Amino acid sequence: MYLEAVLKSSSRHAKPAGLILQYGTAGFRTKAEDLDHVMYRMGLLAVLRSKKTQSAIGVVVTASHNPEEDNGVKLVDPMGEMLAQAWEVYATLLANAEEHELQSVVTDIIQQESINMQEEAFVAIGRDTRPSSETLSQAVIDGVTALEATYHDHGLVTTPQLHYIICCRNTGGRYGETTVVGYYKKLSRAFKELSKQAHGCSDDHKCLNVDGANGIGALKLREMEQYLQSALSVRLYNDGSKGKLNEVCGADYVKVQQKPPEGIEMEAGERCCSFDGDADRIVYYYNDCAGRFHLLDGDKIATLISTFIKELLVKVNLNLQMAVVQTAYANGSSTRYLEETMKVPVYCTKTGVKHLHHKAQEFDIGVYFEANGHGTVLFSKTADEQIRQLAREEASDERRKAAQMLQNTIDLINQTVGDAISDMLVIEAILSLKGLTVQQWDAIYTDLPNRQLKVKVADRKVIETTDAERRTVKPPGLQEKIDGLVKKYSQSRAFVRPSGTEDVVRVYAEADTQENADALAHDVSLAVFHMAGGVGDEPKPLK
Ligand code: NG1
Ligand code: ZN
Repeated sequence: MYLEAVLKSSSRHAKPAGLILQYGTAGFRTKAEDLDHVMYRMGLLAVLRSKKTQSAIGVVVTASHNPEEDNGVKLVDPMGEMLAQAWEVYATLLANAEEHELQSVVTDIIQQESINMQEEAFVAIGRDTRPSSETLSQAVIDGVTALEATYHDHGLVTTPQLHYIICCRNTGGRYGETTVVGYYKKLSRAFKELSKQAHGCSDDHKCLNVDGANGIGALKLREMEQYLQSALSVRLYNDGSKGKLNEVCGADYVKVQQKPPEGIEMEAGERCCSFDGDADRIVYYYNDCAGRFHLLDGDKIATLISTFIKELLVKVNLNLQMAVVQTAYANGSSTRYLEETMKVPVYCTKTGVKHLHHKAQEFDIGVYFEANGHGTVLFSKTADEQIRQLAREEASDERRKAAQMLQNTIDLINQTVGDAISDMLVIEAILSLKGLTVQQWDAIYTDLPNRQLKVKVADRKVIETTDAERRTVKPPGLQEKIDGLVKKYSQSRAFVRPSGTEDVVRVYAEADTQENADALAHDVSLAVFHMAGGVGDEPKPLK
């Protein structure tokens, strides 16, 4: 019976015959006009996942940092994490089933997962500010209602807000109040408590320039301001009132182009940050007196946060193991600084937050950040309990105070996923507590010059990688070629991998000087172009 309704509604969300999509690094992502059927089917999948896990499941309609014309969808698992990898396979099968195959794909999932269709199901839905997002989220709702499940449409929310909401709902409110207002209240309270412990905070520390990428983050930060009151003052640029989403602005633009976004006014030495299109990433930057641009990316953020936590851990004297998790894109200097100076163990995983998140869960405190600014800190149950207990106890003043700071940090950080707003508040609190200017933070270590490029090839899957994507195993000979090129430069490193979100091969290179990093990146791009079936014009040298 339910299958009849599924098929009937599906005819209103028909799949363009022959269209094949993959559940990539962060869900499905492509041109918005190709996604209606995917949304409907992800509504179905969310219901099945909800029945299977007997928990609320989230669906976010967003294409993050992609151009405004694109869209995408991510599913959120019970604790606010990304969808379990085993289910990504079902997602891909569902999205690609032709209309006449839909019934059997749905039935197969139900059978393979032994799903009891009598179970209740609940789906929470949210979306970003793209013009296509409202209609697409309606397609998700149609999928949910076709399977007779209940849902709540949270409308416009940042991706991390929906992750937070799912976690709250499935923990019976233990993680926080299950609303966006609950999110504002929890974070702003923790931020105020934490910042209170800063002494002699200068006005300098108070104002921050924020580039909202013309997206949802700008809207939500504006909403949050009333809860933060005077604890933080921000000047918001690219708030969506004029420009286009992610166009010459936003965290991805700033990180990849290594320059400030358009539409922001920055005086020398002023702290600035950029969110991405769904506000799950953040990068910081400033111009020095000579007008030179300096980027503080996810690696600098991971270093700042882990140093802060490590210093507090020494004070509380609890036996808690902290580690930092990065990807191959982490700047070599950051890894070195963390391992050699900070004596913090560092692990490297494949690109994509789900990989970092899982690795970080292995420690009492796992700090993870992608270089592009997506990251957070995970505290294990043991760490959480020990810290909260000590914060209440009659320990020495210093121990208790450090425990209280850690407790506020736990409450301020969005442990479900990287969150631009939450990360921004953590960073602002740390800078003010440590009395650090953005320049002083930047000076903790010096980044190795680096360059990221993209190469178009006919089929990016011809490239296969190993060793957390740091080496290629296919096509034959490519790795040897890259090794030879890397040897030409000093302090150099390079790797290539197929993107999971765009139809390109990504190239990364770092070296002792910017010229060398650029030259190496170009050399490697040429190797990819010639050995992995490049299309269009041969990559040109960087100017
Ligand atoms: P791909 O396209 O697989 O490189 C990009 C980012 C990831 C991650 C995802 C999801 C880089 C090099 N890659 O993945 O880190 O954030 O998008 O948004 O920044
Ligand atoms: Zn994003």
